[in-house]
Amino acid sequence: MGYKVAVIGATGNVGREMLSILAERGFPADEVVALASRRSVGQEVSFGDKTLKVKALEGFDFSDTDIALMSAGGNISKEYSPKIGAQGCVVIDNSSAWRYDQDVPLIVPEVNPDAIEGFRRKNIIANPNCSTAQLVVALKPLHEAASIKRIVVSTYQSVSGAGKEGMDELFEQSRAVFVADPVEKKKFTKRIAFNVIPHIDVFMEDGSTKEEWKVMAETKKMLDPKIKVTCTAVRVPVFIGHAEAVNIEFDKPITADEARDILREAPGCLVIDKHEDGGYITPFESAGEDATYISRIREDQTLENGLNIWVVADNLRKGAALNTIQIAELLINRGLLEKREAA
Ligand code: A2P
Ligand code: 11C
Repeated sequence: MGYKVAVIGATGNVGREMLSILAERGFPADEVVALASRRSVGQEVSFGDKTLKVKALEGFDFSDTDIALMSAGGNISKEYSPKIGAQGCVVIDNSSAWRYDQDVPLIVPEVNPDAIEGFRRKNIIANPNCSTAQLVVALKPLHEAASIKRIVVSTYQSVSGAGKEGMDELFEQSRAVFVADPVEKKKFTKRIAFNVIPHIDVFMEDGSTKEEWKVMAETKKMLDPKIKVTCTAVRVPVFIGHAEAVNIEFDKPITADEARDILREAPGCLVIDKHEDGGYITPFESAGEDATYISRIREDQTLENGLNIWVVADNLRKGAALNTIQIAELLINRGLLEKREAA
């Protein structure tokens, strides 16, 4: 007997990706339910070669649902996750609502799988921000080889990170530029078509943005609180795929060749690093793929024990939907998820 799985936010960018990954991976589900707001009730969403009719989250009874994969934003998660968890259904949440709660494990299975054991305190497990997920997949094996003291991260984040409205805005503005229509801004604070914007999420008191703060706080929670992290997060006119230029300072020497060999063997990582035209990965090529790609591995001659790397992944997959489903698989593989009977 398989599990009963609910996908909350099933009409959104990440929710749709969750449904396709559940089908692709043959997740052991007997029943998959697609939930969204009342506005979407009756709308059809794809689940492999089938379609599911969307139901309303509001009023849904979770008492015989085993896992809820949630990507409907922080406010919905704050309101619903505790209620769903209290009904005995494990919530794996993609929003930032629970990530920094010490009673909620924040998990990337390749990085800190053992931390999952703490999920029973609230029946909630958090999935990291997309920029952090791919970053820690690449950093973990290097940190095991030589302790990382400090990282400087510059992100190049696609518009799909801002949801389906973000993708629509890039498309609409690009079209408007080509036909000389007025360019309208809705979601982004400046024009995104043919531009880059050094601002993702709200501003914090110290002048950082919340996105930059998240990369710092989540890296510390999952990898090591001793690592110093500084980040500049930038939105770029790319539909899918986040890229990151990462400068790493270690406590002892590690050569580019050693780093390349370590990353080649590391779970979830794929090294594409030829010193020739096109011998590296770009976000466009990462779309639809599961791997975290690492390219441009080189020593930083200006720093003792320093390396530069370029990290790229599909933000909707490893950064969100895929990692959420890998967390569910981790629960199952460790025997932590018992199939529930109908109440
Ligand atoms: P809906 O399409 O019904 O608004 P994205 O991040 O791509 O914009 O997607 C957000 C997801 O969160 C959508 O599936 C959206 O559903 C869902 N959502 C938004 N508000 C609610 C709500 N009040 N209850 C349930 N799901 C919601
Ligand atoms: C972006 N990283 O690209 C954001 C999206 O905390 O889960 C994900 C926000 C989050 O806009």
